[in-house]
Amino acid sequence: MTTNSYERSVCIAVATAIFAAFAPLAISPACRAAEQPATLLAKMTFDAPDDSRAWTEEKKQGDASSEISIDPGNRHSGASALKFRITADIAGERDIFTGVKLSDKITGPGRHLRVRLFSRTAGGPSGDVSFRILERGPSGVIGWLGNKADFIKIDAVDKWIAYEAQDNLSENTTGLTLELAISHANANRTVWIDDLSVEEIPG
Ligand SMILES: [Ca+2]
Repeated sequence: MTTNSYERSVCIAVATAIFAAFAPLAISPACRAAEQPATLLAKMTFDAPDDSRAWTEEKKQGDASSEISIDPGNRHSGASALKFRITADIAGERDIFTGVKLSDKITGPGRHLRVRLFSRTAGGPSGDVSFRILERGPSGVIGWLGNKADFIKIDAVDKWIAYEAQDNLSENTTGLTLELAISHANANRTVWIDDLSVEEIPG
């Protein structure tokens, strides 16, 4: 049974019990939220050879100290995964980023964002890899989602690990910047991500 179907069954069971005692019945906001499906904003499997093209490295043109590629030799599922590798020691942080538009089907306050991804890392210390989400609105940058500069902390583990996080979206957010950051960008530090999904959930 999925989480949504479980929530629905709990809502139905609770509603039935309440209805028996207190008709007419008013369905709670929590039950209505469980009934509404999530809207998939982005699904990235990195299985095609050009699936890294949507991602940009934050560095000067001609700087060869890091690279992004599609790696068929190390993937969580399918044909390949996205690989972000530091090739020479860098003073400070190195990031890659991509943009995602929010759905116009869900508006107003009470929206949530849910992100799921798989990641593994090699060649570095713990606590130096983060998955970040920047909210953007019609007037520019709003801020980090949930005021968290590090939305998901990626473990320093050389095996595939599933990550999931969600938080409230600002009312004026129309788009997102997804960012994968390595704060101690030393040579051979490598991060892979695969099966990334971004969903908008009604409140
Ligand atoms: Ca894949």
